[in-house]
Amino acid sequence: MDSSVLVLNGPNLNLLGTREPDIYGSETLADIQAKVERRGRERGLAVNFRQSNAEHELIEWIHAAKGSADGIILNAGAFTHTSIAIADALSGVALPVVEVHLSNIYKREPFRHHSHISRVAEGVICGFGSDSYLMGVDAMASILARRLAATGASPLRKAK
Ligand code: CA2
Repeated sequence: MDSSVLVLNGPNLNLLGTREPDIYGSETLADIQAKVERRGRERGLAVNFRQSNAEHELIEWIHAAKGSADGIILNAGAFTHTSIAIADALSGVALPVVEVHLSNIYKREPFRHHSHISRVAEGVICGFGSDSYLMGVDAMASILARRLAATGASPLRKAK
């Protein structure tokens, strides 16, 4: 059976492909979803891909991931730089997290240089456009394979 990964997208990422192509590329979020789902299938990961503009909804989805997903790939958008609540929710579920960003946040305005998410992430991938997400899927596949080899079971399957 495939491992299961929740891919979460934060505020305004639903606008991808409509404005600021110089920063975020010209693909829509639906284009990225299709690529991520395909890469997930190639890596044996069932992908549940979601976007919300609401902090509370992202937090509810993170809580629900406990028991339904083996890991979380997260582009929290601007909440990356502001949300202790999302970081706390991620610590609370204790699933492996890979933080991704389309743009290189360290090449941009100083207020984007700090991430509350990085503290609770296994690693961070930024600056490669939609390829950041595909690298995120590859990273999550490696993390879960390593855990499976070490424990003989994914966190999700152990809980069942
Ligand atoms: O580079 C990333 O992936 C970001 O997470 C994107 C966020 C930004 O606040 C982070 O600093 C870095 C913004 C997403 C907004 O996307 C838009 C796309 C098209 C038009 C307007 C916004």
